[in-house]
Formats: sequence, structure tokens, C-alpha cells
Amino acid sequence: MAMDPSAAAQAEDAARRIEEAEAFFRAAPPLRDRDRLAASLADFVARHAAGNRGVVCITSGGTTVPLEQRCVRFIDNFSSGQRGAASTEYFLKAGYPVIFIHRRGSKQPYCRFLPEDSFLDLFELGEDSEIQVPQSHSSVVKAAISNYRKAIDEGLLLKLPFTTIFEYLQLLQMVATSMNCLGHRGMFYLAAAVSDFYVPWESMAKHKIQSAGGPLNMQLNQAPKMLFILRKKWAPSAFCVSFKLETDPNILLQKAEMALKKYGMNVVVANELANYKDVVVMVTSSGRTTVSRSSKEEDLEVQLTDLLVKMHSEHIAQPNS
Ligand code: PAZ
Repeated sequence: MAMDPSAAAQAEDAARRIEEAEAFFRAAPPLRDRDRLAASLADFVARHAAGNRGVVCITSGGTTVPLEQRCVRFIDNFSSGQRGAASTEYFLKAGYPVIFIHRRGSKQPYCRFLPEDSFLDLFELGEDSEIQVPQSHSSVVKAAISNYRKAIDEGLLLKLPFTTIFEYLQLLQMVATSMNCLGHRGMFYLAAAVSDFYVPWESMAKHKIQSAGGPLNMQLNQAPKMLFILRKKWAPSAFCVSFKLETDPNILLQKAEMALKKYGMNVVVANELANYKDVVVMVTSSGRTTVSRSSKEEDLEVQLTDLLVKMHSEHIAQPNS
């Protein structure tokens, strides 16, 4: 029987995207420590596969795009990891085990309120040179230590670091294929800011690019759209939440709707650079929900994660809806 032409075009498009993704992975420099990371991931997923709770993979922070194989220079983006780190805390609070794929050096769960530029201000030397935490910081430090230790000791938090786009996408593939066994109980919360463009490893300069040759002309390739592969191949039953950031408010919602349909996401969280900490719009197939920060003291992620936990419970309860 002949295939409907639009279904044939879709199948062709899917095959092309999958081939592009596979070519990306074949050419990428191998992930350092892959076996050790894979073993801790397999152990984490196996432990939580036995329960009946959801498990969430959160991605956080920006990917770099190296310009040289022995990298001196790279392209980066603004993402601080604040959203991913805050959301990790709230998902843990809601009882979710969390796999936290994060940019090295970005914001970390429970450390968001510790001073960064004057870390040593957290400590002082006592009379016998013992280290003390001044009274003014002690409650923040105690809360950070106890919440973090609890998450680690109870085996609820697995942290996987990346720097480059190559590491990020390999980790995402590894986590998504491992989480596939969780079916509808798996959730992806993809808050990382992933570069749309990159220099393929095989065409990248090996050594530091020299300035003697005059101005630098460089062509960047488009990064393969891994959301599509995540949904189609790696973890088709999972609950997928992606984020869309724009600077132009006139195109934001339209782009979010497009991502929802094109990549088969359950939710696309649309945010604008000018106010992304204060307001986001959750776009789903049944409409749009605006989520705003209720006060300067409360993280927007409190409400956002709360709504997503409810939607994920429905996804688990009614897998075919
Ligand atoms: O990491 P952060 O808290 O500084 O920023 C979060 C964010 C704006 C990067 C995130 O909400 C987001 O929109 N991520 C996806 C960006 C994109 O690729 O469109």
C-alpha cells in the first residue's frame, strides 16, 4: 500500500534528523570518564526504577562552543544556572530524585545564597586558628549543608557536569536512554541554554588560532535538534519540558508554540531575557498559563515546579491522553 505523501515526508525528515544526530555523536570527542559516569547513572536509575515516584533530569547553565581542539577560546552564553539550581531544590522538596546535568562552575543547588565574590567572608579564624562561621551567616550555611547532605545521603541527587556542547549532548543522550526504562515516570526539564551553532570537531583548528593571518572568518554549523531525537528515540514516553528564550517579545510565544509541535514537547516554558526571573508563560497543547513571581522573596520556580509536578502526575495517571 502506498504511503500518504505527508507521512512519507515526515518519516524522511525524522530519518534525516536522526542521521544528523548520529553523525554529531560519531564526530564528537569522547566524553572523559564516560564509564564511571555511566556506572553511577545506571546505579541511580536502577535504584529509582523500583519505586513509583517520578524521576527528573534537569539541565542547567550554558554550553560552550570551543574554537580550538586545545581550547584557548570559546563561545559562551549568559546562563548562570540559577533556574536549574533553584528548580532542583524544589523538585527534591517535592520528593523527586534529580539528575542534575550542569555547567561546571554554574550555580549549584543549596549554594545559591552563599556569597560568591567573597566566599572567604563566610569564615573567620577563632583564637586557636580554628575555622568558624560568623553568626550572621550561620543559618544560611547550616541550611545549605543539611539540605545538600540529605539529598546526597538519601541518594536523591546525581550531579553530572559539562562544559562544552559536545559533553552536554553526550550526557543528555546517556541520561535519556537510561531513563527510558522509567517510561511515563521520567521527566526532562531542559533549562540549559544550548548553543544553536558549533564548530565540528574534525574541522576545528587543533592549536591556538593565530592572529598573524588577519581577520578571522569562521563558519559555524547548526547543532542538531536533539529535542526531536529525545522525544522520538531516546525517551519517547517521558514528560518533556523545554525552555525557549527570546529577546524579542513579539516572536517569543510563536516560537514556543512551534517548538511544542515540532519537537512533541509536553510543555514549552517561554521566557524573555528582560524579565525571565519574574515571569514565564507555560505553553501546552491545551493553552497558555502565565506564571509570575508572587514576591521578590519567592523564587518563580516554586510555582513553576509545583504546576509541573501536577501535570506530570496526570501524565503518569493517564499515559494516553
Ligand atoms: O541559567 P539562568 O537562570 O541564568 O537562565 C535560565 C534560562 C533563561 C537560560 C532558561 O530559563 C532558558 O530559557 N533556557 C533555554 C534557553 C534557550 O535555549 O532558548
